[in-house]
Amino acid sequence: MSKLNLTPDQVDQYHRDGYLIIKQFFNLEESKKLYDVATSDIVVSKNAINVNDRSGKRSKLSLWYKPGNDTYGLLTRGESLVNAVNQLLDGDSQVCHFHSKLMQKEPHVGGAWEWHQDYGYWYKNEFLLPNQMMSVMVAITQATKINGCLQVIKGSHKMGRVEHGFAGEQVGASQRYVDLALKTMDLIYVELDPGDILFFHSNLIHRSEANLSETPRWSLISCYNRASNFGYNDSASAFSSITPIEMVPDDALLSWEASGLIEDESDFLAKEDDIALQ
Ligand SMILES: O=C(O)CCC(=O)C(=O)O
Repeated sequence: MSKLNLTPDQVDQYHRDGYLIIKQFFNLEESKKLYDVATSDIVVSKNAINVNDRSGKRSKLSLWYKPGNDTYGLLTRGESLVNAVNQLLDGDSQVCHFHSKLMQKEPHVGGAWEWHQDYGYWYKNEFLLPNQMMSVMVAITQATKINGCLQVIKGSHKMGRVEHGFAGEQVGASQRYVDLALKTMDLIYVELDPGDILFFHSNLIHRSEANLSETPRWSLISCYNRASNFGYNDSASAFSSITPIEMVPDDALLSWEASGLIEDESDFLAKEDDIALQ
């Protein structure tokens, strides 16, 4: 049985604010499993890509396209999560998995992410419909102001896509438009506990600061799309972005035998060059 059906108020909140937080979507046992698997996953650490911020601090991320039968795949294909995404995205074709990434922001060295919209990048993949694309962040560790939690500009998804350009090694949104948005709309620090999730619209302007704390800040971000929203320049995902998700029951995360990423699926892992577009 599905553990969550979003209420009409929650759906309205997402459309109004561009994001929605659900506390304890994953229970303690589920988030402990995710933490244990992620932090000991050799395939993930071997394929982690370093991304520097402007001050030279470095974040690591591992990114893959096809959701498998590993722990992350079972989580992102979970019935309740996919149903919730289905309630929030515009359109009515099936929900697909574009990509997932394990974000690893280590104590003291974990760098910042510049202000951007995810669709600021995905537009380059020639997806035409941003309202049919979103990201879901799952907190693996606590995310706080001091360890560089996500910051969002509430309601900024309604601005549509703003210009993006290189900001050091990263791609960032036009500072002029970010400044104007910050004058007009509220800045929200999205502090999360392990197991909490954040749904956010592909045009929501967001960033995060460096991790200045003693503790790591890890999260899993899964990005979703509708099958009819073809990415005309999306060869990297090898059609994952338009392949309907094979859902699994919510309890698969704990009851199915699964560990980390599987070595022979590492073909689906992104390489350094792909990252600027994700
Ligand atoms: O994890 C973070 O701190 C930021 C990640 C982010 O902004 C993104 O992946 O779009």
